[in-house]
Amino acid sequence: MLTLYDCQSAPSPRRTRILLAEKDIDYKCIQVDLRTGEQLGDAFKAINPRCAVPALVTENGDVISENIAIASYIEDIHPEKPMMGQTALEKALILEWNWRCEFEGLSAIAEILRNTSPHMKNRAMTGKRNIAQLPELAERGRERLGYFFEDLNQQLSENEFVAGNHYSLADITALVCVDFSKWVKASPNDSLVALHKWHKKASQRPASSA
Ligand SMILES: N[C@@H](CCC(=O)N[C@@H](CS)C(=O)NCC(=O)O)C(=O)O
Repeated sequence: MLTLYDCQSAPSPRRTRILLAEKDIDYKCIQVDLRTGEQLGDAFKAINPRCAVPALVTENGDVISENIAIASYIEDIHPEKPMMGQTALEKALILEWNWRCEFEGLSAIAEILRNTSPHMKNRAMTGKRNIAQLPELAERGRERLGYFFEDLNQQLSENEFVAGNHYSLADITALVCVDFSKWVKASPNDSLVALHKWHKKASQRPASSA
């Protein structure tokens, strides 16, 4: 059975949980307490030396520690209910939007949170090394997150789902991004009607509560 090293409250492992739930895959779940720094301890370092969750341990004991890599592996071993597209174009557009949701969305929010939170002093980046906060990056993160939500709203006013006609990995990343934006009080503006309509629909899927 697959084992997921998780932190229930954190956005990145939620992406993996939703994917596994969408595909009805059973797995063993082990919580890593990020608030107390368990990810930096020797026990978890032995699992994932990058000191971050999610980390997925395969049935053979190999460890995959990046959402996109986990998704690619899961899609390969459980191709039923495809979440990464079937045609060459679908696959490409899903990867394109997934990357945009991650880089322009999630990482902008992380930039805000990690460069301002007093709990994250010297923890401005995920990982085993301490990195000092830069408050200017938080300002830039807020600006670029606003632009990303505008672009996502435009895309959703022309498409039913984030990467086109089907719910996909890109929708999962976008959903986690919109929910995570509440943490930094930067939720999408009410004027972004298509984005809110999609968010309501995506939140109603049973897997979204995973
Ligand atoms: N790019 C990674 C990001 C992983 C990541 O940033 N995980 C955070 C939780 S959301 C973490 O483990 N943080 C540990 C820390 O802050 O020290 C992925 O998407 O899988």
